[in-house]
Amino acid sequence: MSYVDEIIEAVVAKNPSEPEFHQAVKEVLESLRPVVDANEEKFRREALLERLVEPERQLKFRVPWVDDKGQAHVNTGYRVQFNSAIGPYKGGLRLHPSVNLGIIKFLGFEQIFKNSLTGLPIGGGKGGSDFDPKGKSDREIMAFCQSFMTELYRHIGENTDVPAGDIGTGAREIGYLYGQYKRLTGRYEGVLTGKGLSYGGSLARTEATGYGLLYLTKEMLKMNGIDIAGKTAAVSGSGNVAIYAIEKAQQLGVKVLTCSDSNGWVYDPEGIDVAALKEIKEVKRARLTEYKNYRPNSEYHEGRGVWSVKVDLGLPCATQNELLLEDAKQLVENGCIAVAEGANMPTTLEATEYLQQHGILFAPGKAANAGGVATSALEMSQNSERLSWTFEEVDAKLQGIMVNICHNMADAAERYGYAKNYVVGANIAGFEKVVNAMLAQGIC
Ligand code: NDP
Ligand code: 2IT
Repeated sequence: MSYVDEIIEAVVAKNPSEPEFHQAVKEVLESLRPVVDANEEKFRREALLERLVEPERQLKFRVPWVDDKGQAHVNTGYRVQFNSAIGPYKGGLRLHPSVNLGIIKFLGFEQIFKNSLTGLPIGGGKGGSDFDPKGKSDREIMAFCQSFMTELYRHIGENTDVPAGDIGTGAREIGYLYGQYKRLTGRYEGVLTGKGLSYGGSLARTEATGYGLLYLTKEMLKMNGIDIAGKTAAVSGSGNVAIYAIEKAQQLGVKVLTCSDSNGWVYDPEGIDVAALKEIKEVKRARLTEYKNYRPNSEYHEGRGVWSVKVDLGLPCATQNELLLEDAKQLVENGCIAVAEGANMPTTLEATEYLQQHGILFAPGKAANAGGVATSALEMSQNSERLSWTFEEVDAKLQGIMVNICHNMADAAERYGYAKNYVVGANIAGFEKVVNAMLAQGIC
């Protein structure tokens, strides 16, 4: 059996109840075959792949908190410190009832390669909790965040592990987490990113993931002789990534026809109204059913359906495994030309394969959504030098990083004989730097 197959089998056997982690490991290791085959003896001797798929450290802890009625609750907190070969652990905190260890591990594993692709010195980590922020008061959110940080603070630091936002964790949560870290340690340091602008946050971090997604999509199309202006797009999700993806898409002349939340989706033939979406989601924290009040010509549908709309570009920006094989078939049938993942692993393995086989340009999340964590690393730089850069400076750096990632993934794919297979290209390009650092640092 090949080394790659052995490791995939061992990961499944050792972590039987973690399907998302299996999926992420399979996707990456399958892509790495050409590199692993060329170095098999050395990698086996150094147990390189065994070390790559085993987190350096996994923390799991109790998070007790009290609601507004005086009732106590207990959630489970996680932080998986996956790989520190190229820098301190870096990655977001997800707050969603579906969170479990396998989901945090899949996200942490992806983060290793994504962070490497940014070209910045950040290792891979991820954390979160099965806490559901929906419907909670600000005081309840604060109680949860303070309790979560009361355990987490001892494991993180500006040079150790730097968490940030993800699903359910935005500026409000980062603020409460930061306040508690400061209280417990007495240290005012860049231990979290996505901070508010008044206490060390970076301009353009809020926009970075969505904007970065469009910068990469634009470049990928350009490399293939296609102009992004005048195209139509379907976006899923209506959170941080989706909102700023829609905003940048419109600035680039793309008409975005859809967005969604976990209850339903919106079709707006005139193009999504970003100001309305921001008010509904960022200010009111309400549901998408409200969108019709702002745009009477739009349609709201219960359930899923974003991928049934005829568009040129598919931009999944909600969550894992939200673009299925049947959706891929529909996109192809409707003449879609490119899919770029704003979310982490939103496309199933079968759907990805189908899209690629049918000539769709496919940018995997670890490349396409790397603008968020890249800008987090820029926030860390600004904190270290105790300076703040202008929006234009950060945005220009972000654009440069996304264009670089796009060319690096394309070049790596071509070098190994997989031209235009950006999944293979991104995985290999991300892996190369990490593996060099791991080999140089000995067995650790
Ligand atoms: P938000 O919490 O701001 O928004 C998440 C959106 O996805 C909401 O519209 C939410 O709907 C929807 N959603 C979440 N879970 C589900 C689910 N199980 N089924 C259907 N819809 C769901 O998160 P972000 O925008 O920050 O994150 C979106 C994706 O992007 C995630 O995969 C995240 O890991 C990834 N990402 C985020 C980055 C960032 O900087 N924030 C960086 C890189 C990747 P509802 O409100 O109904 O739950
Ligand atoms: O998935 C991701 O890259 C993020 N949620 C952002 C992580 C970060 O550290 O900014």
